[in-house]
Amino acid sequence: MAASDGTAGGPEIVTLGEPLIEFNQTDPAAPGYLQGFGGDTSNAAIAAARQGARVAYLTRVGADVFGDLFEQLWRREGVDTSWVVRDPAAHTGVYFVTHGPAGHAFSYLRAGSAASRMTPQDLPLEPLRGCRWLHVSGISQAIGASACDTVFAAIRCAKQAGAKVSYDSNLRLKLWPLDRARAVIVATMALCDLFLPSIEDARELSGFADPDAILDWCFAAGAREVVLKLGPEGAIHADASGRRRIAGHRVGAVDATGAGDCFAGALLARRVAGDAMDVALAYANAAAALTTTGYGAVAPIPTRAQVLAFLSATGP
Ligand code: KDG
Repeated sequence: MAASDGTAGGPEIVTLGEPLIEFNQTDPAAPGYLQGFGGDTSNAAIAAARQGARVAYLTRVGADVFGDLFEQLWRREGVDTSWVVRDPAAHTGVYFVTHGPAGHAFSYLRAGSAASRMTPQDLPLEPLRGCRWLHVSGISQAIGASACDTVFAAIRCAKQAGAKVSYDSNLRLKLWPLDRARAVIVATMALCDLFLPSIEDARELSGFADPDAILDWCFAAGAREVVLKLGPEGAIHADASGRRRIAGHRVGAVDATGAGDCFAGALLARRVAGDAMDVALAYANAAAALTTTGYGAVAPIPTRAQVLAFLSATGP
């Protein structure tokens, strides 16, 4: 099947997972919710597309109004929807974001969703064999057994074709228990080329608090290259050649929803554009900081022009 968005060439980046319609509380003291869009791998796809990469998203959504809204969103964003499956027997997932002293919290209406019914047999081989990066996450594995199998099958297919795989643990303990999550995430980490956990996820998964101890644990478990995301404190990049800290940016953050997804999408977009890892990391770090300055996972994701303007004003 050819790309449906008119872009020349097939997708450079493919992401796979579950999109969720978002209702984000804009005032902690009031019962008002702003409708937006979320779902970690959809957020990453949009972030990569806003930086100029050719991106396709692999998922299932319901044959419902929310599925229509997503298809329209991806088309507007230039994300290739050629392989999105519409499921007449299941709904598009929904989540609510509330904000409190401990940051943001997610509440889900997603059990039995269309994406949780993804199967390895659904996987389109063309984009997985033609892309340069596949991006997947622990959420896609947590939402159901067949979705988990689908993630493993996609990783195998992309790797056999010579693509690289990036993986965000995105640990959601409302979706699966820690022991099962750890077993699956550790197995997946060892299959992937780039592991992108948040420090909170990595602490839960490893049992260590110290970033160096966490990174030692990742490499002992088979990871090859790790970016440990530290939220407002930036990130640490680690591979066989060493470890390097990327400082955070001070911005007027109001909502960190999707910041890690923006980081992943921006990083992969700049890697496929040819940036060296340190340049791509500085860029992704700036993009992730900017996305925290507005509410919602998607609306505040910056464009390339906005990231470049920010970097030229602040430096990396
Ligand atoms: O990373 C942000 C995502 O977590 C959010 O958009 C919702 O994908 C989501 C999830 O399942 O929690």
